[in-house]
Amino acid sequence: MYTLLSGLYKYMFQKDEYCVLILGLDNAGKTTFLEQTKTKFSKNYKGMNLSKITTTVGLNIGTIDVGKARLMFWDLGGQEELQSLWDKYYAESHGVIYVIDSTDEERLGESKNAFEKMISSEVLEGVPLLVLANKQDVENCLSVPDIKTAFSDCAPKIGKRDCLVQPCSALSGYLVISADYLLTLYLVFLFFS
Ligand SMILES: Nc1nc2c(ncn2[C@@H]2O[C@H](COP(=O)(O)OP(=O)(O)OP(=O)(O)O)[C@@H](O)[C@H]2O)c(=O)[nH]1
Ligand SMILES: [Mg+2]
Repeated sequence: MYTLLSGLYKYMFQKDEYCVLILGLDNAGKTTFLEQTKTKFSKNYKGMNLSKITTTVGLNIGTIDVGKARLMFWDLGGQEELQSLWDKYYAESHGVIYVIDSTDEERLGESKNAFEKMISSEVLEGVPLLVLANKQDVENCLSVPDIKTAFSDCAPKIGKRDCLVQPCSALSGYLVISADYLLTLYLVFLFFS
């Protein structure tokens, strides 16, 4: 009887937890994106002042509930010396969000290299990827097709895993609603399919 009741309780109230890594070069907007996402999805969360966000040394963790799923985001620092720590988190992750600064054409190659290294990890094989072309609020930034072209030689390494490239502006909120909405649908769809 106890087993039955506890099973029922778990079915009704316990959420399935998933870990989603947020990766990308420093200054890409990962922490800003995490803050916007937490503000939009957590009822009682009073978001921090986005202009006060400083570079991440270590990681930030944020949790949101979406239906029966609890998504735990791990936002890792993107500075070059911190990138070597990313792979310590791969084994735990169910999805990766890779954030690109669409205004920084100069560092696009560097971002592509970091992305390519990340997707080359066997541990992440089959793990779905969401690539965010961030800072779309800035005039003359790179578009999603520009970024897809610059990253095109990563296609063989992406292989059969799901990969969606989505425009977004973490800072202004422009397109963040749709980005979050799609992200949620995307992750939930993937996790429950
Ligand atoms: N214009 C614009 N600026 C943004 C956007 N998102 C982030 N920024 C700015 O980009 C800078 C870096 O943002 P962070 O969120 O700290 O970047 P990060 O990827 O977490 O950087 P690290 O922690 O160093 O890895 C900050 O000055 C943000 O205000 C955006 O969508 N548009
Ligand atoms: Mg950060």
